[in-house]
Amino acid sequence: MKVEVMKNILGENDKIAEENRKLFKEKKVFVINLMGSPGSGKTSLLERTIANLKDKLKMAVIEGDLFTAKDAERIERHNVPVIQINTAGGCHLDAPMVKRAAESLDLDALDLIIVENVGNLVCPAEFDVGENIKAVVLSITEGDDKPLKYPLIFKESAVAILNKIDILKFTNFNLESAREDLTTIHPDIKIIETSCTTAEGLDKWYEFLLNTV
Ligand SMILES: Nc1nc2c(ncn2[C@@H]2O[C@H](COP(=O)(O)OP(=O)(O)O)[C@@H](O)[C@H]2O)c(=O)[nH]1
Ligand SMILES: [Mg+2]
Repeated sequence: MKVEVMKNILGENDKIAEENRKLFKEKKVFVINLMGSPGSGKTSLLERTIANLKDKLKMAVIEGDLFTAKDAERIERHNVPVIQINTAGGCHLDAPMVKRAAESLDLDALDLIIVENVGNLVCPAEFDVGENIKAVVLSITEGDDKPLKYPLIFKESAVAILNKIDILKFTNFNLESAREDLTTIHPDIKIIETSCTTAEGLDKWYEFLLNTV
């Protein structure tokens, strides 16, 4: 019976996710569901991206967090529209939450919405919010075993950002084996190595965005 309940919840979520997707398409807004562990660098990546691409892409951010508005406050400083969703302890965003947040945005004025999901390598990957693509940030401080341990999020993501490359030498993270595992899980995944601190590799992420949105 428990399985049946879960199926119903997912069924309802998927219905609203499709409605979101249809609306975003009508409004010609590209939506990225940005996922990854707490502390992997999702908000840092957003801050860098906004600062660099704000003149080329009209962007807004939807921030998902358990309780606070700390990330939304960081984004607000860059003068783009930002909506904070608090999940009140929930481990992921769902389609109805994103629908409500999108109602507060002027979709006609936007090219791109990036949704920063709740920090977690498991639940966010299971819930479609109506995005065009999912992207995952994996910090090299998390260990190179994470793709194989949490395969779904990497399978679902069009792009994997291997962040904090500036401190690679202080870790035992093996880039080659992480790349190999990622490609085994998802042969078409695009892998981009970045540092949000030094900006190394970020040009490849910007190029990906400009070619994809
Ligand atoms: N050394 C280093 N630190 C980073 C990098 N990206 C983010 N950080 C730091 O990692 C911490 C978590 O970053 P944050 O963007 O809040 O991660 P989020 O929880 O995924 O949104 C902060 O202290 C950032 O300054 C990076 O590329 N290199
Ligand atoms: Mg964050």
